[in-house]
Amino acid sequence: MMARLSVWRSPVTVPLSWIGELTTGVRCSSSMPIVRPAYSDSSSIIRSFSEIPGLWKNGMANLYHFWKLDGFRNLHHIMVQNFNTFGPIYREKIGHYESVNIINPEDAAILFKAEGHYPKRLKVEAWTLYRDYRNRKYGVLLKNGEDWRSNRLILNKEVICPKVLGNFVPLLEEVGQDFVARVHKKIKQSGQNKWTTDLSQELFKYALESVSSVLYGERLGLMLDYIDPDAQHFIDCITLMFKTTSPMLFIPPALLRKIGAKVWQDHVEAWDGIFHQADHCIYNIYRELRKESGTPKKYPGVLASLLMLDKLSIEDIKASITELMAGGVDTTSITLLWTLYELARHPKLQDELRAEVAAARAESQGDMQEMLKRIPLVKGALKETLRLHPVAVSLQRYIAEDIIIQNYHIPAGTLVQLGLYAMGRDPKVFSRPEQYQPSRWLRTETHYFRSLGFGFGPRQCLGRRIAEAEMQIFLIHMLENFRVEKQRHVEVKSTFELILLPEKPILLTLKPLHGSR
Ligand code: HCD
Repeated sequence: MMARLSVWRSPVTVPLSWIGELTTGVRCSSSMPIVRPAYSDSSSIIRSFSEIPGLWKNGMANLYHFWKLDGFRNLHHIMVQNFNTFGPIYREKIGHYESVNIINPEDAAILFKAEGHYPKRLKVEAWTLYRDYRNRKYGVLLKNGEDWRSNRLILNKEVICPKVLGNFVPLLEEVGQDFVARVHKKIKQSGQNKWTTDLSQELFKYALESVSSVLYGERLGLMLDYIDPDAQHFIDCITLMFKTTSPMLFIPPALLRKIGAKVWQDHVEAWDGIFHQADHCIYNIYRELRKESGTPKKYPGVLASLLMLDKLSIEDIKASITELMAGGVDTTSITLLWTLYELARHPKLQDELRAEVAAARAESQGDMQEMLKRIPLVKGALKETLRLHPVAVSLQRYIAEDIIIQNYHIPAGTLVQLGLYAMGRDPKVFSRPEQYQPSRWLRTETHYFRSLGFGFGPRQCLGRRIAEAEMQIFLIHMLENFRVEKQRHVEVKSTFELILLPEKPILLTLKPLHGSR
């Protein structure tokens, strides 16, 4: 038993270059250790699943308690509290939502090693029920099993493979330049040589413009003064869609639908708005593609590439493109807003980043793709933002095999969640976690299973490369043009609306670096 245990507890090395790995069988076999208590050493007794601490016996009572604590908006704080109360592993059942929760990077390694060939995260029933209700196909976000795998492999090549990144950069650079020009214009209009505002609406538009230009190879024109009302409606629908999802994590949406609950109705309306706009964009590209003959001269965007590749059905392509478009707005824009907020709070750091960008610009003669290789501190800043302000409060998998974590046996099929928000703020995992220190990502200290803002492995965020390039290019342009400042020292907390958001508006002031234009 001792020998077996040491095998389980030894550090797991999982290759990070996973893209090609999908086809190779690197996952270990499911020969699982026999679970019986070992009495040779009391510290290594393997305890049973039912001995895991936590509140998991009465889902309904826990749901009531959770609701009393305003848990629908405080999930992240409640998780931190639970780890404080129960230790590094706890079991929980809220309503019909059952999980085992972990916080340590070493345990995360065990979890992801057991994700199996077809990694499966929590099923967001509200999202699948909407698609069933409206007779729409699932995209790669909601698919599972072989259907997921075959779609994901094809999408990887067009969306996340380093080779295609070069195609995205010039498109994203153009949007970045337009954003800067828009801010300069706003500063001029103000007549005060500065612009103080809640940037979130502007950032939503930047993010939608960016992801659309990559997906469709075309601009929507959202950096202009008068924007398409349908695009604005799309943005509003995404926020509403996320907000209405969170209660339905705990209360079955099928039940809410049966009783005609308002959250379900709002949710349907939100997705209808999202699909309406995405269908419109997709149809335009599809029509243009049928008119044109021969191969296009310039990169035509992800959608057209997928259509020409002809490996996925049109319905499958539409479903995944819609998910990418909807997933690419609030996620990146909020991460950028948090980053600007942190830079405003740390003026010296802001200058350091600016210096790094200036040096990178000089060394690469303005070639953006070259520049992106020379900005480690800017990349560290984005990692640091996602550590303190992750988009996703947790990462989860239904494990494909039995595992042992913190000496507890967890059977295959269990939903195991890594508390990403809690991990990012745990002093046992990050030294001085409360401090925003991008340089911690440069140092040689271990980053083992610590940078998980986009998830892990073959099921990680498909939009990751687009998001990263989009955010890096944004920061480059902003740092080169403006100083970011903030009003007073007010600490802004997060609120949970399926993704984590700032609980209140963040007011920032942008000042031009080089006189007025
Ligand atoms: C929310 O307890 C909290 O990239 C739940 C567990 C959970 C499951 C799935 C996660 C979700 C959380 C947060 C938002 C995520 C989602 C999977 C994909 C989604 C992380 C952590 C997101 C934002 C893409 C959304 C795309 C959609 C709009 C089509």
